[in-house]
Parts: sequence; C-alpha cells; structure tokens
Amino acid sequence: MKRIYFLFLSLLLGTSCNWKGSNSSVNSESISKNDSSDSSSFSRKWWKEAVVYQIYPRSFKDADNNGIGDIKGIISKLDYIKSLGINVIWLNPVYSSPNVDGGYDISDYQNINPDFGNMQDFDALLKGLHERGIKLVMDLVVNHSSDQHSWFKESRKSRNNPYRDYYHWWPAEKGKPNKRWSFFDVNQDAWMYDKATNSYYLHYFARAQPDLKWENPKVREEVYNLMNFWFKKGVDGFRMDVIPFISKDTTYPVLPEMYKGNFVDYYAHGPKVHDYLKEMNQKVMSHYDVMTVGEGIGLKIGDAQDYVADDRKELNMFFQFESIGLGKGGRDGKYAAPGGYKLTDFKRIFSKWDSVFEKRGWGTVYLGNHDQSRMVSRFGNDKPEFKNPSSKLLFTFLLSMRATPYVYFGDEIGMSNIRFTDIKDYRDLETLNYYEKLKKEGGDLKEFLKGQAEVSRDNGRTPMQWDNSLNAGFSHAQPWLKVNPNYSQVNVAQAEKDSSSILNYFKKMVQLRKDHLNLVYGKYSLLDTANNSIYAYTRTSSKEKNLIVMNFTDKPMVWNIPGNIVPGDLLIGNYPTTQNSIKNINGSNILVLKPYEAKIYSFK
Ligand code: TEU
Repeated sequence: MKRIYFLFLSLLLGTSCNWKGSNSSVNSESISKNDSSDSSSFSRKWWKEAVVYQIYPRSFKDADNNGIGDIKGIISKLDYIKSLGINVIWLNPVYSSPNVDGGYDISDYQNINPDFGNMQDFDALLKGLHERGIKLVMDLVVNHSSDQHSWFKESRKSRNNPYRDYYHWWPAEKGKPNKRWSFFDVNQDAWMYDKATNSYYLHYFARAQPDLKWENPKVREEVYNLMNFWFKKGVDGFRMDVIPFISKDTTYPVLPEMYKGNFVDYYAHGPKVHDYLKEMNQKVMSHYDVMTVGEGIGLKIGDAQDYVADDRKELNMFFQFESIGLGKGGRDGKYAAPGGYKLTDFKRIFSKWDSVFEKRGWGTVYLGNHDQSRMVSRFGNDKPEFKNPSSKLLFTFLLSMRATPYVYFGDEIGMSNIRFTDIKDYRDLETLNYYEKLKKEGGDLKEFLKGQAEVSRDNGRTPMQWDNSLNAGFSHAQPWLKVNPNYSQVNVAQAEKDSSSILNYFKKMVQLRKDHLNLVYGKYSLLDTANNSIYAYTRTSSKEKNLIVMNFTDKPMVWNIPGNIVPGDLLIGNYPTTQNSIKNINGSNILVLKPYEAKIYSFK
C-alpha cells in the first residue's frame, strides 16, 4: 500500500521512485529531473521530507513520579507521538550530567543520566520509535563537556597529565589571557582561574562547561568514537550543539578589529571548523544513513553553503539564528523589544534563508525550541481569543516552507509563556546568573524580570500539559519547574476531543505536507513583500501550485490576489469554512481574511 502511495506521489512530481518500503529509502534522484519548470534541483532525502518533533525530556512525562520527566515517560507516550504524524524525534541530552545547564554539561557521553533512566530504557525507547516508523536524533554536545567529566577531572590535576591537552589552558604566569566572553558566567568572563595548576581554562558557556580542545587529534577521535557508539545502536542522527564554535585560534589573540563587539561571530569563524566537520563526516557520518543538523549560531548567509552543500560533505542542515533574534532587544538580547517584531522583517529573513538554499543545500524552519520562549506567545498572540487561530497560522507557515520543519513539544496544543514574576521560580542558569550579575552591578532587576517573563528559556521548558489532573498529568510529585496554570484548559486530553483544536489542525497540516510533496520541494516565491500584515507566498512545481496566505494581525484584512493567480481548491484553512471568502470586485480577486486567518489553496 505504502509503495503504491509513494509511486503515485512521485508520478505526480514527475520523478522516478525506487521506494523500498521504509522512509529512509526515499530515492536519491533529483526531484526536478523531468521538471524543467523548477528552478531547483533537489535530491530526495528522508530528512528533507521529515517533520521533526523536539522533546525536552525533563519536561515531557514523568513515569517514576519524582517530578522529573524521564525516558519511560516518553515511552508511555509513544502512541501520542505517533498520532501526530511526525517522523523524527530530536531528543535533548539524556546523557550523564550534573545538570548545571539542563544536560548540556555532559559527564559521560556513553551513559544515561539516572534522572532519565538507564541504557535499557534508552534501547526500549529507540525500539519503540523504530517500530512506529519514527527516527531518533540525539543531541551532540562536544564544544564543551562537564567539569565533572573524567577527562576534565584528569586534565585539571597537573600540567603534564595525559588529558591536559583535552581542554584549553592558559598558564597564569603569562598574565591574564585576552578577553573572551562567556554566555552564562556571572562575570561574563570565559577564562576561569584554576588554582591546582595556576592556570586559566576556557569556557564559552558556564564555568562547569569547559571547552574541549578540538585541535588535539585525540579529542576528535574520542568524539568520533562516541558518535559511532550511538550510531551502532541505531540512532538516526545528531543535532550538534554550537558546532560552529569547535575550532579556536589557540594563540587566543586579541579579537580582530572586524569582530569587536561581536564575539559570537568570532567564535563561529574558527580557522579549522570545516576541516573538522569534513573529517567527522568522512570518519563517521559517511558510514550510515543518518541526518545531521548543526546549531548554526553566528552563521551568516555567506557561510551557509560551506556547511551544507552536498559536495562539501559536512552537515545536512543547520538552524539559522536570525529569526530567533526577532522581538528580542535590550542588552544581550535578554529583554523583549517594545512592540514585538515586524512582519516585514520576519518575511525578509525567512525568504532570504529560502533563497540561499534555492539551488544547493537544504534549510530548516523553526519558531521555538528549549532555548526560546513559546512560539505562540512570541510570534502569534496568546490572548484567549487569538491563541487558537494564531497557533494554527504559525503551523500553516512552518509546515508549508521549503525546509525541514522542527516543531517543539507542547506547541501543538498551544502551550504559552508562563511569565514568572519571581526570580525564585526560575531554574535556568542563564536567567539566574544574569540576575546575579545585574544585582552585583546595581542594575535594574525589575526591568530584567519583566524582560525575562517574555524571553526566558524557562518559558519553553514548563512541563507538558497532558490533562487537567494534578500537575497537568505530568507527574504526581512537585514538578522540577512549575506547570503553567492554564493547564486545566490547555492540555492534550482536551485537545484530542475537540475537532477544532490546534492539535487536530497540526495533525492535518502534517498530513497535508506529506500528501503534497510540492510543499516540501516546490519553489518558494514571496508575494507582496512590503505588506506588514499579510504573509503570502506560492510554492510551485510543474505538477502542482499552492498559494499560502496568512493574516498575521488581530484585525480582519483584505488582500488583493495577484492577477496571474486564480485560486482553485482550498486545501486547508484555520477557520471553519462557511462561505467562499474570495470576492471578485471590478475584475480583481479580493481575499477577505479574519484575524490570524491562514489558508492554502491550489491554483493552476
Ligand atoms: O545553545 C547555545 C545558544 O545559542 C544559547 O546559549 C543561546 O544563546 C541562549 O540560550 C539564548 O537565550 C546551546 C543549547 O541549545 C543550550 O541549551 C545550551 O545551554 C548551550 O548550547 C550550551 O551548551
């Protein structure tokens, strides 16, 4: 049955297909081989056609009722995950970790954090996912380890320890090293003095996250070994944490003039990053059918092809960082920008990132993750009357772009920002350490808390809301982070029952993307660029044409459909369709849109 379905799809798109009965065997021929109208020429890959669902394990489901989500909890929800229609999970780190930074401080890369379970649990999860046709992508955090990793414990013991050169050290007798900025340090200083050897070590993130020294070939071998360990188990890929940062100039010079005031860009442009990624690809990835997605922090349009063009043999995709800067402001982006973001900026950024992959490489599209506040609070409107249509609108966008969509758990039921007002409610070191820093400086703590209520990472980490029982059905014990009190209305059980829920719309959109390969590979063309209320674009191939129109405002809007587009069937809309909303006025087609209304039409 599946085989016939895919043959049919490929016939529709004019490609030949050698479907082998598993979603990893999408043919590798060009999608536009017989399709001269397409400007692009993409080879089909399962990871381009996938919809990825991200799970933050600490917050998903607690099976042993200690207040912390765990692997058995995820296993208990496998049928729910399957019901979404998604086909890849990205799991945030579950490795051994003292949990200084939500598991991004790893003390053993080949073991499971007991908070989450053990290796048998992990194996059962992987099996349960694979049985359901879902792939598993793990988090690879190798720019740094935990200071509790045995490598670092050894490294800090003496200057001639065999592990000394696994990390970046600077002997204090040479004076203080040149300034490096840390994301999470209370003093924002990335050099930490260590008394035992009278030296400083480098940590771009927290003090408990020393940076690994990739310049040492032994470190690279360790990383490739641990990657092989997981691939041999059958995991299907890695999301690579801050991967552009791995290469460093180990003379640690003063920041070159061009990077002054922009240390992130400097970190992302180390001298050997591409050599390391090529080596990693050749030694590891090239041996498996797996996907890789880099966290593209600091990467610019001009860097894109170097990371992901097929012939570069480095990564498959990366997350661009431009769009998640939208709506943030103030010092260090830790405040909300007054008035939010401008739709014209949103459109410009996503269109620009589409164009960079128009001919080579492949992109990603996402509006939230564990480092961001909730999608609907940020890019939509979480007021009760608008939350439903604006969440659906955002999914219409995410699932109709030419890039692999990444969806963050909970967004499918419209989870929104919790907006803590008391610093005691926060658990994330990014918020806590910045608060301490400001306190020391005598900064405005009230203003900071106001900003964090909108942009803090903990907004995106509150526990999954399963039902309206105690703690939203997440755990019988006090959860590690407060549950959003709106859980009595916003929860999975409720959403499953309601045919007009965000959840049910999300599932329909996922299905629509699966049924219309044009939404994956078709050419993207932005319409009406300057319109600050409506986002409209077409997706076209010689076999199908789609028009996507979304009203990003809380007011009704009208939109003039360009004369060359005559909308046919409405494929999906986020309001119940009562009447045709296209009016012909003086020979022009006018589309009448309700607040946050989104529609996808086919057209000839
Ligand atoms: O994130 C890196 C990163 O971009 C964040 O530090 C980001 O700047 C900040 O969270 C914005 O508020 C990765 C992980 O996704 C993050 O969870 C880790 O804390 C970090 O690396 C260190 O591993």
